[in-house]
Amino acid sequence: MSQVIRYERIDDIAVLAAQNPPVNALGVDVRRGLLAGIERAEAEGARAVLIYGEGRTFFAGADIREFGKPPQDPWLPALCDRIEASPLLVVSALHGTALGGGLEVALSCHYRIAVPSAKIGLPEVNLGIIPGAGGTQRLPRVTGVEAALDMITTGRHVRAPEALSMGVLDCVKEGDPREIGLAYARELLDNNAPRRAVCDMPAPAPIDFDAAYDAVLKKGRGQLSPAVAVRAVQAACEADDFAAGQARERELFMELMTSDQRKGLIHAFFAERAVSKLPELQGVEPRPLHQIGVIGGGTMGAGIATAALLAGLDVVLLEMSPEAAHAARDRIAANLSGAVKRGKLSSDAHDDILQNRLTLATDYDALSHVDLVIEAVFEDMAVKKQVFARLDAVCKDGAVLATNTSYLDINEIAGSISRSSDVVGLHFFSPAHVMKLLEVVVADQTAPEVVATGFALGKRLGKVSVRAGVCDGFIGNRILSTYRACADHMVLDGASPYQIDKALTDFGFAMGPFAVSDLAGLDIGWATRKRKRAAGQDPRVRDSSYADKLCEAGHFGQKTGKGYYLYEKGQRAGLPNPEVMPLIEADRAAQGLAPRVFTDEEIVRRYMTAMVNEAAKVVGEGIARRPLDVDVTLLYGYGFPRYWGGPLKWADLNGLADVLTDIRNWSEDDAYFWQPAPLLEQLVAEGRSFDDLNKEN
Ligand code: 3H9
Repeated sequence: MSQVIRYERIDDIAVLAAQNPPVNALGVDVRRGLLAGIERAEAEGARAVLIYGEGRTFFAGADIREFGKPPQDPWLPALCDRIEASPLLVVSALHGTALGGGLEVALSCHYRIAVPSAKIGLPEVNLGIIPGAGGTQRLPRVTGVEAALDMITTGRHVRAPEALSMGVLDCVKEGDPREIGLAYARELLDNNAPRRAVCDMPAPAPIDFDAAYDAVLKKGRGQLSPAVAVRAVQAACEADDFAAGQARERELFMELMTSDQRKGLIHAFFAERAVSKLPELQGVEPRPLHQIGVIGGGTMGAGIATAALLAGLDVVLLEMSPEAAHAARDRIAANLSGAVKRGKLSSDAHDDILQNRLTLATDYDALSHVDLVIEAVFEDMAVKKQVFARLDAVCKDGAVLATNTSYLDINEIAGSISRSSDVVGLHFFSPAHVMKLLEVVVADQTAPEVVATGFALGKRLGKVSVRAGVCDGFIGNRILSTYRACADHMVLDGASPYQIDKALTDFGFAMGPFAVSDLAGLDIGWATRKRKRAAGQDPRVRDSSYADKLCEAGHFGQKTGKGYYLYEKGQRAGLPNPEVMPLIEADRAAQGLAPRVFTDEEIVRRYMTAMVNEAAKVVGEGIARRPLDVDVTLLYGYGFPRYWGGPLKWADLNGLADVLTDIRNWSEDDAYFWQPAPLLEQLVAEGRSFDDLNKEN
């Protein structure tokens, strides 16, 4: 008797209820239970079988934790074929999410009913694979090729009403999945409805698959699985019969299963879930959050306020003057209008937020009742300390006092007031209502429930929150400043910013580092360079002046229309700015550097190695708790290609010993920059990987 599939007879209907929380993943026990249930129903003379899930969902897919391990019978494709081949009438009743293998089980049933809130999808491409249990063969037979390709290559979730109109569902009904499923099965039996196997349906009409393949490959920016899925759907149209199409699907599925992209994407899936699970927060209750304060209504402050308002929190926004407060309100209103345009907010809710949930203030007393306050004022220690002194004086006991600083020492800020344990860093990324990353920066004295409140706020705002320790730049910006410096070194040594940007976008980054600088504003890097030089930089640091020259001429990138690239009005992508290379050449000449040729491969290798080395220092020093915290930070805040899983997963996949060898070789020319991270040396010496560290913590 299966523990995870409960078997029950209701008259002539056998009911198979999945009980495998949290998401009824189709692990080996579930597959065995389903097979046994079908066989028993047939042996006992039932006329129909109903399959549904108990708890929050129908099957959310194959059990991803089994991937990479030896397969155990019955395999999902064989199980799906067996369900479909049953002489009984097999019905599935869907609720929650019927995803991947879950939808494939449903497609092998003869009829499908769902509650209106159910969602279906084949999201396998997001894990670096394709549907492998007949999904690429059955779905196009039901919906036609175009609709199936849309679902399979994007992995998007389709709501029940749309799935009904696509023909994937036969019926949508309000109610409990078991009850609506039983009633539907009874109705089908009473009407003598025929068994209806999708595999017996004619092959779908073909399209121009080569064109579809090229378009999907281009859109995937190097991700292979969506394009491979096109070939599998092609087999549904062109193979001799259903079985031959399935064999082709299996072949392509197995190829992807062994790929690095599959490993990277599955690492990303589990890492983004593990990142907010901190042992030190087990059993720690966050403080209640109803109303928050935001200080400063510039782009960042307005973005944070927008995110909080959209998440249903009330916001008090403090500015220096009524005019500045008014401008902040306009920014928030514009952000909210964007949400209305994207269908994320109704216009009634938009008006309600602005009229009733946003309070503008110019006096700190307005913050006396807020549960949490985030300051997003000018990045200057003296200014921040003044703000915190005022907060210390007016905020209620227990209020969380957060700074959005990107690099200042939060211990120093916390140490300047009487309640250091209430102080935490909440480092948002701009635009804060769009970017998913939130670094929760924990200072020496921060109380555990304050950290828990930071994570609770992140969750409420729909962010992916990562715990970081205090250092210049925390996790993300510290690593960024190192790999950005590596790019600058390569420019001095002979590569152009344009070659570097192209090599890195070809590698899979959303943007190259120079295009990113133009987007963020060249004045930001300029200010950082000036700050570091003023603080007394080590003479071994390789410095350059060409970017300063651009700034001195008033060129700050996209916002001024000119930076490394020239931006035509209304165009986001730019053309190389012809003034840049002469500035670089002058800089090289002044430093006596003879330019050399770089291959794209070397550019990627150096850039990635600099990133990995700094990331290993960040983990080794405890600034990031685990390698996966770094990976998630780079994935969500820095446009790192998800299919590599993050920089430290990339390092694992490429071999840590090779990474270390490169560092040692390059240190012969620049021993200061290429100092190997002690953690990297230790892992190589012990023959271990970053993933081993993830598993230990
Ligand atoms: C597939 O089906 C291949 C087949 O075509 C062919 C095979 C031959 N397996 O996300 P949550 C865990 S590929 C194992 O926090 P939510 C998850 O790790 C699969 N575990 O909840 C977490 O564990 P923990 C295609 C899984 O409500 C817990 O469940 N399917 C799986 O925010 C709760 O998850 C997919 O790609 C799984 N398949 O979202 C769907 N799924 O508590 C992947 C989840 O220890 N899953 N877990 O951290 C999802 O998209 C979301 O989990 C879902 C729920 C929308 C279902």
